[in-house]
Amino acid sequence: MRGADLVAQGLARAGTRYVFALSGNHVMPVFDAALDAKLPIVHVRHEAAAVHMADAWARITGEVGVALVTGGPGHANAVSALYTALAAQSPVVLLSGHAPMTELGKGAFQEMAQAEMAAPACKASWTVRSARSLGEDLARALRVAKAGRPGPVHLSLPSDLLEGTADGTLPDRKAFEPEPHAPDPAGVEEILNSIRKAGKPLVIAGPMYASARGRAELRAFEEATRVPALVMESPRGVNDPSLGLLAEVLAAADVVLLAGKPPDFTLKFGAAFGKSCRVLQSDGVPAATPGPGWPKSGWLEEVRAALAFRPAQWRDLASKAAGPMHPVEVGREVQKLLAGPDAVLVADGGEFGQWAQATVTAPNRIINGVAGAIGAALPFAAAAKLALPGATVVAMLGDGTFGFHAAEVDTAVREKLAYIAVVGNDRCWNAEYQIQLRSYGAARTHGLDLLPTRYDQVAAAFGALGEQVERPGELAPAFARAAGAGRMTCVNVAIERLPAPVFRRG
Ligand SMILES: Cc1ncc(C[n+]2csc(CCOP(=O)(O)OP(=O)(O)O)c2C)c(N)n1
Ligand SMILES: [Mg+2]
Repeated sequence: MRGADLVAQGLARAGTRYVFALSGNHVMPVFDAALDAKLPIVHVRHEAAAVHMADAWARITGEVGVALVTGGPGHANAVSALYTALAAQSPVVLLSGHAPMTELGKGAFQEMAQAEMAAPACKASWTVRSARSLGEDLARALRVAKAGRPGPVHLSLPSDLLEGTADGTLPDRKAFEPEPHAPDPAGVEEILNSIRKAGKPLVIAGPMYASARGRAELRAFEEATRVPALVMESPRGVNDPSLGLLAEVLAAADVVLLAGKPPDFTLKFGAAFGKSCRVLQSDGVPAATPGPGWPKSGWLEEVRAALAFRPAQWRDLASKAAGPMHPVEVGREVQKLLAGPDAVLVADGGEFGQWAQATVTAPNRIINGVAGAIGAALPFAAAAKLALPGATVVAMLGDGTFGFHAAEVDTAVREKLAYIAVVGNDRCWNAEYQIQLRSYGAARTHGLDLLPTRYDQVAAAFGALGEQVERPGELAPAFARAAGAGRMTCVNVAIERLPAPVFRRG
């Protein structure tokens, strides 16, 4: 066996179903070894897309998402996407080829301090030093990615170790999974007691609870205790429009448990809570059993109503007869598509992404998350469709955002991943344009206009179905054609340039 065979067979043993990859000299032995290990490879058009696909795969399935890229610049291209997975608490392993051990320090082809470069965006990041340890290094990478608060792990694989004979062996399947972690019973009891004594307790879970599984766990906790439990996963924090009047709820709570949720900028470093609020922290949501002692007031209903708050005028909001449509009208029509039990909403990019999150709900939702990095929507949607082939997957993204990974339309067409991308086209990097308007005034806006590009035609050139929509009435027929197309569809929608919604009562 070569080192590369250990890697491919190790991944297969760990239960890896797909590797998201972009080829390159250093990793060609792994591509070769993947044949014998029967490990399917999805080849993308940019290394960051491979990591974004691994990230979305992990968020939907709960399995570790694996990306494979080449050394040096290929690795560097992948690194920014690790930051999105880190902030989303998503278990990803990035395997990067690396200059051979025998040439290090001599100026080898694409030699770079790869582990150091990835470290700030990872839970752990290191270079394998011997073929003998390859199997154990790989198992540790997968274990660490999934353990505790999940997140990305990077492993650099020197090409001579991949090509050379590996005298090491593969660890058992168990070694690829983290040990179950039992929380400290006294700590759990203290937390539950504080919550029981509270008048307005609240559990705020970190982004790892944003999956359908995580949300089901939170619902079970709510049902057992009648204590409201919500997820915060947006960089807009207390102004996340998908959480309605969250700011009011946070200010009113008297005991808050942050479960895997850091008290960071999204919570105004704690200033989002009332002065006398007691804040507790844990890595996860404790198991709770129903019984007497839990609050019986209407606080749970009060919180649910506040989070569900949306302006009444949105219900029958209609745009003017001429001119581009309001994003609420797009959301209303997309919502009708997402009725199925597996349906997936991907929301990304600027103000349109915020309108999408405010107006559309789905059993599975993947957003760019606390990292606030735009651009991942197309790879996210492709991976979601791969994970849930029977589900309707809709990505809503801005026109600027579409450009980051436009070539991933090709990946979707090649891999027959029939999702729908809805591009909110306001011919502008609107989120930043709105900052210019607010901070510097209308006379000092500059640099943020985009062309009225036909992204439907861009997608069609890659072999997708393209639909152009100018009026609200054209949305439903376009979506119906998309549903029957059996291939990826890009719906380019002319929308109004509006600031994202921020809710205040009255
Ligand atoms: C990787 C990255 N680069 C830049 C930004 C800053 N940024 C946030 S939103 C935005 C504009 C997005 O434009 P578009 O996708 O057209 O959405 P719109 O705001 O117009 O609805 C920019 C440039 C970011 N968040 N992430
Ligand atoms: Mg835009």
